Amino acid sequence: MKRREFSLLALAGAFGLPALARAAAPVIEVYKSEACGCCGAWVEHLKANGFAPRVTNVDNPSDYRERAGIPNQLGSCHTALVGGYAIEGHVPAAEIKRLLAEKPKARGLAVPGMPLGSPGMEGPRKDPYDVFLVDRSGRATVYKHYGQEVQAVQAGAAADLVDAEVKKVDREAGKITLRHGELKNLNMPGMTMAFRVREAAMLDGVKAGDQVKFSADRVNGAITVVQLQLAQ
Ligand SMILES: [Cu+2]
Repeated sequence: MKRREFSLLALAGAFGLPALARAAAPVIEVYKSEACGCCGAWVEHLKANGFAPRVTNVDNPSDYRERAGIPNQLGSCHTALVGGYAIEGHVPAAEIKRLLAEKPKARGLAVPGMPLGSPGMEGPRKDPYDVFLVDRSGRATVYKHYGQEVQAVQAGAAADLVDAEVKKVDREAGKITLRHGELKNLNMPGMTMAFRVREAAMLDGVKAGDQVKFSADRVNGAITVVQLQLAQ
């Protein structure tokens, strides 16, 4: 018998199998302010999903976010550390498990702000939101989208035009890459991202380097530019 097997069996013998199961729960360090109710609710969500949270109340949770290299615009109310990754905000336990299983080269995950309907932010409605993967250069990409399409479309109806710089136009694919400001209706911080356009004709007269105003929304599940105009 190998030594590792022996020690596990010895543990099981000494404490019974439930102790073994508890020992397997990943420890996650959570830094939050004492008064934060939704942070506590998120911690309960972690416990209910097999994590072992170790909570520290601190004056400035954002210090921990900064130390972990999660950009300011992705900030939320608490920062956690697990398996060498930072977890910013109300990230669902399922995505943390996926992160720990897939082990991408990244700083961690973030749900910016405090979207209603995310774990710990249960409320009167469920807003759509994205879980972002933050790579080692601090760049964010969508890791998983949560939310209801119908509500996203309703939010999009009132979407304001957002400033952006055109980085690339791909007429054949019907795509445009924009460095854009915050898209409030999609809960997306400013970033550089390739979007589909609703109609290929929208790309006529637009080229890399142009300053534009646009709005985007979910169309058949894909984030799509629905309005695009040159900034004057
Ligand atoms: Cu919160």
